[in-house]
Amino acid sequence: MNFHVLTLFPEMIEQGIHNSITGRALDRNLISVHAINMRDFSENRYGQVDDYPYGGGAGMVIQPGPVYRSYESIVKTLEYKPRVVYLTPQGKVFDQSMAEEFSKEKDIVFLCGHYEGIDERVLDMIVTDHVSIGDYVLTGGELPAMVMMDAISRLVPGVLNNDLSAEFESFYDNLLEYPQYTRPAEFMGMEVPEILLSGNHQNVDRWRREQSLKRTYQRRPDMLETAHLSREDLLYLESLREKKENPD
Ligand code: 6GU
Repeated sequence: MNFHVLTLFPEMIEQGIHNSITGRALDRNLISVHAINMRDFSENRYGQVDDYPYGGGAGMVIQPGPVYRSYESIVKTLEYKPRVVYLTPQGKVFDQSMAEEFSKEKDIVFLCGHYEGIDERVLDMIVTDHVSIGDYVLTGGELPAMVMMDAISRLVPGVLNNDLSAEFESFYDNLLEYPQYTRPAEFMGMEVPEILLSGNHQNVDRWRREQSLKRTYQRRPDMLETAHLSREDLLYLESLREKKENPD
């Protein structure tokens, strides 16, 4: 998986990605990240890449030339036209299914805007996907690009230690994760649930499933609509609803 990031703040990308699991994936050549400074493609002698908006108004707009030329510098090294993701609060909201879809690509270009945005003409020419990471406004697209690269990288085969862990955790069957515990067995008077110390794997699995169901019911009930639930799961959820209506 090769990520190409068009940005005015390449250090932000470089420093952010060279850590933890994505840092190790880079070292092992499972992913690559190329941050391209669009300022290097300015034709202005001061390296300027923005200008006042036509029609007036606050802020500055990134000019089409530097964006197009930096994009072309990537495409000429590839033998095809990669997907180009423009990070914008006006885009489709990123989620796990989108991460899975993007993880099948060989190259992804992220275009990071700043200020009041980018000249619409170059967006019309090169952008294939408009993506937001949620309903709030950030100062630029770098953090959203890093969020997407992190979520996509961990789906690339070999990036996680355990190939199964990407599959089995939160969102896999649309339930939240069960709680985890490690040593010590007693911490400040609080004990680890006894069932986890029992060694009975069948009971542990059922307990974890019920914890996932309970958490999802309490914290993200909307996710139960699309969850994959067994008859046993549905009976357990019914018992939670009864308990809520009828405590004791
Ligand atoms: Cl992708 N960009 C910016 N600037 N703000 C955002 C966003 C993206 N997603 C949520 N807020």
